[in-house]
Amino acid sequence: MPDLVFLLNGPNLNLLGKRQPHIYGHETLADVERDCTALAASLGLALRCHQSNREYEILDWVHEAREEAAAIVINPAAFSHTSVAVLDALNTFDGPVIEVHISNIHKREAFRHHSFVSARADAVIAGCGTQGYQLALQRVATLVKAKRG
Ligand code: CA2
Repeated sequence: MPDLVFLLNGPNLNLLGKRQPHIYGHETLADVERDCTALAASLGLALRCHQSNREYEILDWVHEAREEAAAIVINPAAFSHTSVAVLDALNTFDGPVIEVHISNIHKREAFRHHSFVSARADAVIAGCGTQGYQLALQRVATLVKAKRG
């Protein structure tokens, strides 16, 4: 059975490709999830994708991942900058966590420079556009294989 990876996206990322393409690009979330699912399969991983605008749903999926997933790739979006609850949930998860930001949050407004989630993330990818999700999956594959031995 392939190791399962959760790909979690936070608030407003359902609008990807539909607004602000100069910041977030032209790919839709459906494009990202389709491409990541194909890449995951080629890396010997299974992918489960979720997006929500509600913080509690992100928490519930992290809790679900505790039972079912080997790793989490997460773009917490604005919750990165506000949510101790998402950080606390991720701190209960044992496997690798990779945080992705499509834009380079350090080049943007000061309030985006701090992410609570980064205190837990094993790696943070920012500013690579939607390619960041694929880079994250490649890193996850390396980490999961290393753990399996
Ligand atoms: O760069 C990223 O991926 C962010 O996590 C995106 C968040 C933002 O709050 C973070 O600071 C950085 C915003 C997601 C909003 O997504 C949209 C996508 C397309 C159109 C409008 C919003």
